[in-house]
Amino acid sequence: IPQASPEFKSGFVAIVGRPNVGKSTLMNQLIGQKIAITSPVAQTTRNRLRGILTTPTAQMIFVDTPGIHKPHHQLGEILVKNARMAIHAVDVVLFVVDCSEPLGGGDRFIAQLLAQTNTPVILGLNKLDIQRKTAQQALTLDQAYKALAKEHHWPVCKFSALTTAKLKSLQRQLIEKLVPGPYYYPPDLVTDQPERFIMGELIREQILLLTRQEVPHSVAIVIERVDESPKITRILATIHVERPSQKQILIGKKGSMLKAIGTEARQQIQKLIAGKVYLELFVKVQPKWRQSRMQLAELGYQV
Ligand code: GDP
Ligand code: K
Ligand code: MG
Repeated sequence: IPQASPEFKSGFVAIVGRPNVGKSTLMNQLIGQKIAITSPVAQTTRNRLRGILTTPTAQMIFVDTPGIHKPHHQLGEILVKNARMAIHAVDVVLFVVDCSEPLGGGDRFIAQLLAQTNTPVILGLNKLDIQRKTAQQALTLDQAYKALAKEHHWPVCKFSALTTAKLKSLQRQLIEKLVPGPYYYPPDLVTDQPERFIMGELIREQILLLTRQEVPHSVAIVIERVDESPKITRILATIHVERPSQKQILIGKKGSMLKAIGTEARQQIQKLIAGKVYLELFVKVQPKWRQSRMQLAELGYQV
């Protein structure tokens, strides 16, 4: 790790917001690589995941948090607790909202949490690419978010996490809030998570995208083995589910679902490691894994 110059700035930035506002998409775009999985399903993100962006003048460590929502079971409670902790432990909070939708109770709930900390906040209005129906409607939506920002003295930044167009300006605003500090990570590192963890996540992402309803929330992925050879990387992974019926859905007719999940996930993992992959998937029933803290810890969640 290089020695930082006295002017070099660094710090931790928590990305918080309601489920599905685009927090993980934004983090991937900011660091220029897909390390966080994204989907239209709420609670896609389970772990606190760090994404590292190093520029010539600063190093920002983004903490992608699970969306803040009302917990229903133990995994939910742990997710919310982690998000709350992240707010206090960082140097800046990037509060992301979906400005194609009206400001709602969920956003206000988070705003209240943020108002209780001394951590500087930037309000990020995401999904700017989505056309609002009329100019009047757009104006009304913006006014509500801007009023919220004014009430709390938060600077505002507008962008679409699908493109890099406005992200340089967001970067500048974030760096402004940081103070001089060291390199926390080597400049070329993009995440603190081991490659194995991201491989598991890329498998879970395909389950989120390809199956419906309760199945995605009942799975946990364990990468059992990774054998690298010069030509191909062989990966063996187990998908844990809670019920036999979920196993059936995941396997599908004559194995068709598991095959589809495997094919898509393999392509994503190939991009991640920039090499050929052979992926073997197994499904295992493990009743009530969500309720058990010990099993959660074993499966790699921060409990
Ligand atoms: P998170 O739950 O806040 O982490 O949200 P995700 O990053 O998983 O994104 C939720 C959904 O919104 C995904 O389908 C994304 O592709 C989509 N999304 C995220 N950012 C944007 C954006 O700027 N514009 C549009 N149109 N869609 C977005
Ligand atoms: K999501
Ligand atoms: Mg997410």
